[in-house]
Amino acid sequence: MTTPQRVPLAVPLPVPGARPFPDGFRWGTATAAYQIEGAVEEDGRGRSIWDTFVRTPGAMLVEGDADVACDHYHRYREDVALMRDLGATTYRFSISWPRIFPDGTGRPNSRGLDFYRRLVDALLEAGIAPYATLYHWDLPQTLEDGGGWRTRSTVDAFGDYAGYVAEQLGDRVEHFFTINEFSNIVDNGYGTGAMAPGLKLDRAAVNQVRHHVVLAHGTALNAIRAAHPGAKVGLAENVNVPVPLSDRPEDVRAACNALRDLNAGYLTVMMEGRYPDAFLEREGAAAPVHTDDELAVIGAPMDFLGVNIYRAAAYVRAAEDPDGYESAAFAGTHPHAASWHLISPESMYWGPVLLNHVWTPASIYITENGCNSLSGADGHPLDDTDRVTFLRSYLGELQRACADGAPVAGYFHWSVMDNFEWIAAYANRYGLYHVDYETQERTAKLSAGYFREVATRNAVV
Ligand code: GCO
Repeated sequence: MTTPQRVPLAVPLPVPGARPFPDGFRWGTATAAYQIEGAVEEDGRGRSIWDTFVRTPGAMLVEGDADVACDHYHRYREDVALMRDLGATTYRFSISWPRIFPDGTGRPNSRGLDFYRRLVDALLEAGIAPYATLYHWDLPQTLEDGGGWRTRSTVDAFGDYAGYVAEQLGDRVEHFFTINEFSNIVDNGYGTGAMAPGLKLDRAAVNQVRHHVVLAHGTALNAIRAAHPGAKVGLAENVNVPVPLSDRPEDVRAACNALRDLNAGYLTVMMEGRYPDAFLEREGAAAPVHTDDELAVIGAPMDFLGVNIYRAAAYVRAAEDPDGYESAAFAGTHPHAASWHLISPESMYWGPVLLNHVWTPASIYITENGCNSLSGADGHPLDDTDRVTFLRSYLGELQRACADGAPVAGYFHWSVMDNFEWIAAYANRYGLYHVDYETQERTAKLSAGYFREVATRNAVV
């Protein structure tokens, strides 16, 4: 028998931790109420537009509902322990509006609020800072029946709800996100109809919905500050990130132009308090009806910016006009995870860097990033090598953005565990933990171990 010999190395091995994140950087995961909680009829919860949508014939791409989902409503303690095992120091979750106000307005339901008190207490006990999102798509059905985001009254109802939650949870929660992913709510909910409430309105009506949703953000921000002056408030937007095709200053400049333009009706108006002229011209008679007072509310300064970054929106380069940009089409062979999810790790560098160039936010959080991995297909449900490589490349780019001065304060991975993926139901799996939906057993995947290494070393490994 021969004894294995240690291979002599001429060059030293890499040093883990050589690519550090800033001191105090926060590591966590993100979820949304409807995607994990289940218990849809418990403790006085009202119905939301998603309860309706999942039961609408032909609405879902893959049949399924979230009546049980991950049963997190009952298993939250176990789930907080999973987060602690990941080395997480923070957690972003959403509050279900119809648990707090079953009909959207009126009398609050204290049993609904108690659930979030218990959850937050468990997080704090585990040393995990709670970041609460007030709206992750579950509009109370009663409000939709009265016109939903088409009406100004829903904006006011959202402000009242946000202020009430901040007042009630302000002793335990410091950080609030108003609204998650504006364009999904507006363009998919009311434009293409692909998501709840599944309407296909004309362009002018969609623009008015858009205006109401950005106005709801500012209204909620002011209400939260009034109810809880110590609160820190921002939003969580799936910002369209343009990636310059080279580092040449003229291409980067073009990418800055593209950032403002590609987000004109959303982040740009919320950061600048006015709709860009190019947007108003483009929309013409269909442009949203608005007032200067509303723009002042929409543009209220935030304490931080939350951005969900999964992919580049476009690859761009300089145009002849120095205020413009040119986009290149994605190649048909561009690698992807889920069909919409073109893999583009450099978006995690250019997102924060361009946001910093254009708007200099006080701080930025990556409020979502992750990928679908169907590691179960070959009988190894826990070997999600694609998610590990995804994380390693995206986090490498994020570290580079921090090193180049982008003020990124934390990263929330989507998601802690597999969950209800909207119209795809349970067909996609985004978790660091695998969920067996028959038994509700959670099991760590390879990526959970990788995440733990990164979080505990505060460095790319
Ligand atoms: C979002 C999210 C999540 C999704 C995730 C994966 O804010 O977009 O919708 O709810 O599950 O993005 O698609």
